[in-house]
Amino acid sequence: MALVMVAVALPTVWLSGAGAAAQSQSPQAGQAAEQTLVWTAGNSYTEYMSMPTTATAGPATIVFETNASTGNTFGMTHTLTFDTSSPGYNHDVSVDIIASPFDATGGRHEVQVNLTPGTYRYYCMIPGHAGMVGELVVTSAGPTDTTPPTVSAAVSGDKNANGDYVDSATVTISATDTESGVDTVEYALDGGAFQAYTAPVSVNQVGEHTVRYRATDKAGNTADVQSATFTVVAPQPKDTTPPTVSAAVSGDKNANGDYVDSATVTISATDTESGVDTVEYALDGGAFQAYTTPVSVNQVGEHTVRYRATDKAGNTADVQSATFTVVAPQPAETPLTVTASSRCMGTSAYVAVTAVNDGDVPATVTLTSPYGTKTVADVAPGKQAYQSFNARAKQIGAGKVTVTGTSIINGKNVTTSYETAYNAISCG
Ligand SMILES: [Cu+2]
Repeated sequence: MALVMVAVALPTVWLSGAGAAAQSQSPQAGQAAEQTLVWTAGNSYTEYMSMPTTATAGPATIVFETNASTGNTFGMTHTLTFDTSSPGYNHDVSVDIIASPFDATGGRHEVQVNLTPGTYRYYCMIPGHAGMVGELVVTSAGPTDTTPPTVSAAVSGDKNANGDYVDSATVTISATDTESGVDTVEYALDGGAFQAYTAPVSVNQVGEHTVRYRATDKAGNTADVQSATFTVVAPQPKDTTPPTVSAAVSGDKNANGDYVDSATVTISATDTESGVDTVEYALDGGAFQAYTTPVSVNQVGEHTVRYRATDKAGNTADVQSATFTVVAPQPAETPLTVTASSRCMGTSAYVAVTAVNDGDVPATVTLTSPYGTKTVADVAPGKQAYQSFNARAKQIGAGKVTVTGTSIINGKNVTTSYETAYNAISCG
């Protein structure tokens, strides 16, 4: 696991030679680095024995040594001379050291210089030593790092609905510094002392916590202290109870309890612990599928909806089912309650016919018996049409009356016929 992300460091190197007070600039803490450049010469008059090829701009100590320790056993004299006239080279440093194993300093000489970016040419100016020549390439020092590292903290763990961490939280601190690089990362938990951060910090004590954190780069810049606050709560008891699920069927029912035209199935599920994760249903032996909105069923026939729900802890309720029947809508009718009876008035037999308008709108009712017909217009809802037909006989046999009712339903004339029997009767 990545603990601290440290970007590629570009260290700032300030070059400073000992005793070079006149030329060196005051280095900043953590940035000073000695730069000593050493040339040696031996018995050869065609090449230096060793020499630097690159250096960094700024103060430098130049050492030129030629004696027995550098291979000069002939007592030869050499110089280290910086070229101050050839085009294409830096001419801003004056070095012209003449050295011999027998001179006052034993052939070892030091000078302090301040190098600037570019290329210096040097050579030995002793006649016949023209082969002793070379170039020193100086590159600029990086900018001074005065920017502290960027630091951030991430808190991770299982959160509950309130955003609190259940059981424990882990704090991971990241620091980057694009200049000198990150040196140290520190943290302090709940008012404790700062300590080195080396690995993600796990906090499992229940309560609110504050982690303060900071980082320091290799140039000594320390970021402002930041903090992250979070709460750890005790784990809840494990949810082992499946959701409670129910289904409600709704729609227009007829007298048999069947749904006319269509039925709508609404499924409800609750889970008081981990909460409901999924609700599924299957219609008439089909496969289970996700339930998202009430399901409308309009195919005529008997239907069974099976349903179940699963909570976030993975507990699935037993499959339950609801069965219902959808029937086709009945054709429109003019509803009448029709009665017929035979009776005597003196020695005459009569057939009495009554039709009550059971509908919601007025109806025109025609009463027909073997002894006559009577039409009554605009029989209001709840009112009746009545006629007693004189058979003009002492006795009549059993028979039937026919009643038709006509009303306007949904803009159309709807006529419905009824037949009702009456008994035989003998009068006088
Ligand atoms: Cu030489």
